[in-house]
Amino acid sequence: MTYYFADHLLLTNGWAKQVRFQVINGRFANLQPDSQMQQHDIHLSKPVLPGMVNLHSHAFQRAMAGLAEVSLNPADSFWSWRDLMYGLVAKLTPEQVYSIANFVYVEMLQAGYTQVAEFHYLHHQANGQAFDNPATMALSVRQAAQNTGIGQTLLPVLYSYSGFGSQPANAGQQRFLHILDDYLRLQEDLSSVQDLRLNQGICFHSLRAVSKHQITSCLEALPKHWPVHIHIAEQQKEVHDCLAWSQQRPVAWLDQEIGLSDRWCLVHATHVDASELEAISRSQAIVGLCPTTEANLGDGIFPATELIARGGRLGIGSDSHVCLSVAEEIRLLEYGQRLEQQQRNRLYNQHEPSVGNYLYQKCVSDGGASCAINSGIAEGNRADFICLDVSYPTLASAQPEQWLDRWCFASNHNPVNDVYVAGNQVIKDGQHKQQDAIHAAMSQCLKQLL
Ligand code: NGQ
Ligand code: ZN
Repeated sequence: MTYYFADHLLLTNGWAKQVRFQVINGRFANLQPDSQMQQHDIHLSKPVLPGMVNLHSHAFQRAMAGLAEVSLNPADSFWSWRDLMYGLVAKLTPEQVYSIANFVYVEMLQAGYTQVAEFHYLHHQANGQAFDNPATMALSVRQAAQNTGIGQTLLPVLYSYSGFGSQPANAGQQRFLHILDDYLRLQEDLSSVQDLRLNQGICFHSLRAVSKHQITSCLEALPKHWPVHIHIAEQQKEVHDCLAWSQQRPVAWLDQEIGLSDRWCLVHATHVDASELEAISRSQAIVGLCPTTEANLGDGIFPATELIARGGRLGIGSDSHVCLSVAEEIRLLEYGQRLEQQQRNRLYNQHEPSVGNYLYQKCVSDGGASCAINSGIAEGNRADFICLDVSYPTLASAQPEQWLDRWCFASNHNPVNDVYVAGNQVIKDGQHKQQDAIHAAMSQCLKQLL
């Protein structure tokens, strides 16, 4: 049985030295700090960290990332960006979605993400009809995960309406729509897969897109151990429309009408008041933050400092994929708090005063919970880990406790060198085995699309 030997390894409670471990059936086993290296051990001389969880992705949006940065209108907003995004949606084929997802999943692995929650709502043909196999598009993104080797929580999205109070969907949304029965059938069709790297969850696009009856029916009908994701309060308009419809703000509505719990991932809980923050932390629902996309779309700043003070949970996602860098997401999450409060070092706790260490470990563990997996380097957890190249002078001179702060706050290059998912090496020296073919297919796809 193969043993690995890591000179430095980040356990859930901090850095350990000279750690021997095994991978058995894709999971960490027999983790022994302060060991001696044995003759046939695989020596990991670069520091070993848990892989990061990317708790929110729309893979197809990678095709347009960076192409919506031209002012078309002085009132450009989230909503005008959405119109451009619907323009892309109108064109995509299952083959193109497969090529794009392969490409962005390789970028994720290179960035150090080993698990992605894919919030998948592009279900149907361009005319809005289901494909002969209604799971065709979902299988495109799942097969891209299998092909690239990233762990994936597939979140097929229920989307039926265009606004609060079951307003009819608009022309740009036809490829997203399900009635409840068809959605439940899709979930059933996708649920037979047996793979340590793949699981599944329940997903409502937003409170704009579903009815209360649909939410309660799905929670009733689908497995209770599946996570539940939703876009909740990204834009002020969404909060105002929800208030006009229900006299409640979105998070308050969800908590009072449905009931929050630790199964929920509230993506972009950007606009919350104090009582909503209290409900989120009490329930241990996970807040899904996508700092670079939220900045790109002009969403606003989530009060993460207050959530953490109340013992709440949060993780990061790359959402529209304007950025695939763990360091940049963590840095912007912290910097948003600093800019707003005009103070330094906002996101940490009394056991872990280093912002980089604190946020990295928190986003691994709470992000994992949002995917219903136990993440982090511990016995029994899936063996997802990355090896950092610390030969660069600023990292080489740092103590282990400083590596994450140096990386997250002051690296101008990506130090992620090797990446393993369920014990399989998927990135070696920064490269993926299928990278050339995947890049060629992406180039071909973009030529067709643009
Ligand atoms: C989405 N993206 O579904 O891709 C959304 C925009 C909407 C983000 N929320 C569309 N970042 O919320 O209606
Ligand atoms: Zn989203």
